[in-house]
Amino acid sequence: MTLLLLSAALVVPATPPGDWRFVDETTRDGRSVVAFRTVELADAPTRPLDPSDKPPAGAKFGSVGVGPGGRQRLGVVWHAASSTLWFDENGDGRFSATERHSLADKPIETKIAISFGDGVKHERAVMIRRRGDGIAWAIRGYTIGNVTINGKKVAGMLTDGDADGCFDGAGADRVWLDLDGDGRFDALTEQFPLGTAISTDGAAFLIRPAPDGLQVQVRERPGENGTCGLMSFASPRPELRSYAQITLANSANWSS
Ligand SMILES: [Ca+2]
Ligand SMILES: [Ca+2]
Repeated sequence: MTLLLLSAALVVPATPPGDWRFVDETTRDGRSVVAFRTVELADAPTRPLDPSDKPPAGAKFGSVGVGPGGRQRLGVVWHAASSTLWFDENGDGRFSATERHSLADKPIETKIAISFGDGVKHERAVMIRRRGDGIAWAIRGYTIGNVTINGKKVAGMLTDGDADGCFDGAGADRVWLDLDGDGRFDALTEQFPLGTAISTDGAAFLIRPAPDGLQVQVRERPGENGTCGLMSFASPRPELRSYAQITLANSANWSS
């Protein structure tokens, strides 16, 4: 207890910049690490289309939100009967010839530039696929690197759980930590929702990534004063605790 409180003020040194990198893939160790999110569709667009953009009668309208807070909104037009998909990938409010697609069983993939704040911008691939009568999107890729926990270098991975392309969403995005050092990320015991304290070797930690997932801070904190924790640090069964966390997170996000 005393040790925990003393250690509360310590900040574990941040991982050196550049240690984390983006990997433009949909899977890791054979497991899908992208989460598709349903596009909310309406009968009319929230802002009028350009008069020369004439969608098929009966088309639905929505948008894909990316970047911090999902504030970078890219317009979508979807007409299920003709498999017509328009996606305003450059965000200019128009739907040019190259932004008009036919969406069959296979997802379409197209590149967009996402602004992560502070002038940081990266090109990312957005994937759009059918979901029921509607459509869903995901941003491809994850980041990997190392963090220092209890003085030990631990491999980590960040995955985007809410399809905004950012890796810092509390309760939505995930951090994976190879706590047992076997070179793999165990889905049950080494995957955690961001914003929850992670307990290992008697100490609890919070993982704080930058929005683009390319810089990660680790902060140590005691369980008694934790404001974000979903778990009890006193639990003698960490494996059950992790499982409960994951179950809780799975019931509340869009990753299906
Ligand atoms: Ca996210
Ligand atoms: Ca492992």
